Amino acid sequence: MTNNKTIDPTIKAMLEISEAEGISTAFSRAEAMKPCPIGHKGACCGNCSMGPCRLVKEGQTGICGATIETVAARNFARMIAAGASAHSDHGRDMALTLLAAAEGEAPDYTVRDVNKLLEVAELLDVPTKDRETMEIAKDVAESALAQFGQQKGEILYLKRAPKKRQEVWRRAGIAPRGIDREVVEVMHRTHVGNDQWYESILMAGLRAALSDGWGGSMLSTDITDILFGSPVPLTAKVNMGALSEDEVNIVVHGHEPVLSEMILVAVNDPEMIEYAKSKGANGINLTGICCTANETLMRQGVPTIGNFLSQELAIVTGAIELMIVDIQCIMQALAPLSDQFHTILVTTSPKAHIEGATHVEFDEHRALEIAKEIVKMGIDNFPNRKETRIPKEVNQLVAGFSHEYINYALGGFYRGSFRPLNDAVVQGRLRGVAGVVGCNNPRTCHDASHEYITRELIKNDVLVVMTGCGAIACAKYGLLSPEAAQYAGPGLREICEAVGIPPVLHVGSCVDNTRILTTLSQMATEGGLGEDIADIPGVGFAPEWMSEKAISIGCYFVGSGVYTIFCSESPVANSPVVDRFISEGWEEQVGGKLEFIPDLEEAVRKALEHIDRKRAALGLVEYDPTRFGQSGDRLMLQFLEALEAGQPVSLYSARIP
Ligand code: NFS
Repeated sequence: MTNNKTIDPTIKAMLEISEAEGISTAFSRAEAMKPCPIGHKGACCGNCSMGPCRLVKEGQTGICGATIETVAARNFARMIAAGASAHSDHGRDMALTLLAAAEGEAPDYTVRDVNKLLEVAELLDVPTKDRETMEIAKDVAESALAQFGQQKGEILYLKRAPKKRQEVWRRAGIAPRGIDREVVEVMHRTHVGNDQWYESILMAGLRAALSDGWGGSMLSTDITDILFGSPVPLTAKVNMGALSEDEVNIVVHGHEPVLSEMILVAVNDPEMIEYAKSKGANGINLTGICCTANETLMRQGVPTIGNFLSQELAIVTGAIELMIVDIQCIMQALAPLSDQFHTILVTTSPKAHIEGATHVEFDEHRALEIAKEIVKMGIDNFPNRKETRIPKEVNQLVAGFSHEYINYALGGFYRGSFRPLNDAVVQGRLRGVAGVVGCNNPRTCHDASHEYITRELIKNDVLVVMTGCGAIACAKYGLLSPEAAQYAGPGLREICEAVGIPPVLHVGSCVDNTRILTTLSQMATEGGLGEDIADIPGVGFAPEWMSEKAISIGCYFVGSGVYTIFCSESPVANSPVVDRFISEGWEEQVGGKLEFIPDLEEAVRKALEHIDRKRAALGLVEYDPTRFGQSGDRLMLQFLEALEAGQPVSLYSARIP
């Protein structure tokens, strides 16, 4: 029964146990309940109490006369607004934490990356000359917070985009004015009896998405780097085998690093470790799930035990003393499930309560104190542990690729720039670049689409950057380690071998998709690949999306000029007009388009065709993989392999295929 549900052996094993023990999971619930065919395709309107209206017949309208186009567009725009608000509110909280730290009210936090602070200060028009770090930090936080409530003009981060892109936004009338303003406006427009033209509703949606990508999320990434340090590559463990048989297992799950960073400090406190030993444990083992995991993984190398669909099955191992959650992507089912085990579920955010969980409200003013209180609860729970069934599988990955590091890695310390990356694309050593991001969804085989799409792209010499649950997925199958270069096409393989990077780069959590926007902007301004993000031979993918945040992300990539593919049925499928508008219509106006393509082979084919079309438009050489793959590094590796195997071989006559 579990065969087509996941490709992850740990999840398979845990699902078998769940089935045998009658434990309900998202997998079993998805099987028992099919999606509503009307709502699923955007044809149900619940925006007022005359309905809900279901538009299932040709030409049918809602009670108010709303057409299927209006209904589908409104539903879709509201998804964008919800996703944008989630990301951006997270960004707001990061700015509030920076402000509290700068004002001396959050003594457990400080500025760890001063260079990043200075860079952000410049973008936010904050003077830096002859000023103390904390003075600058205070003004940066206040300027960032002002971006949310700004009413007129344009949000400041737009200037990070290539000039040509900024002009596209102005021409289309979608340059975001303020982050909160764009979200509120979408909610207003989509209220009953307001904007009833699908095109203007969807353009407003695009504007809200841009306020997330180039506003709330981008601020979140930058401020998180300022507070906790910009990531640099490090190795870490991934998958449930990283749980410990003899230590107290504490799992952080959710999205904000403000709390998880303090939990990390608390679990390393010698007093806490001694306390754990006094309870019969060998120590404390901190691991993570979802994007909180990605945040602590990127900066501190904290092991990740799984992605979105792993959260329940981690508890089924019986080995987790305490799971601490903050915001977003936390299943309500965790509360009744943890009751079936000894696991304590702790909610911490005033914005995310779950009935039945233990709520310990987090307050950054006493951060470490609260973190220690929570860790102690976990330790006290260790003696209650019963039988465990921790899967053995665990893999290694390299994470920590901030755009600053990509710049440095490819260009070297003295000539750090995006020139080598651009040159590789220009020469055809790299066919193009891709971002593969997003969630898991029990409506499709867990992790399978992430793995398939990513493997196919690297095989075709497309350098892949990943975030979120997708990155965790591919890390589990070894694609985020330098050894994965063996699965890459010849040109990409040579780059990986020369620079020592994996063919798939982990750039962070979902808010860190903004690192991809920044990277693309720098590629576009570096020269050789046109002058705009839309000129770059690149694509975006969300193979297993499920959240509204994923829709906002997809739309801000489209708004930034990227062809973006979601591998599912379209949520506006019942309105072919709207479906066409978010693809061809948006492409006409902003150069990027959004397509929903459930067939994975077709999705990859269309992505590669798009990349080749962009190459041709730039006048670049046609992609030809046979020209690469015989670099000195490859020869050296073959030479060493042959030497080890005792075969006679000379470095000069090595076995060139
Ligand atoms: Ni992104 Fe991160 Fe995962 Fe999807 Fe949820 S954890 S913010 S929304 S499910 S990738």
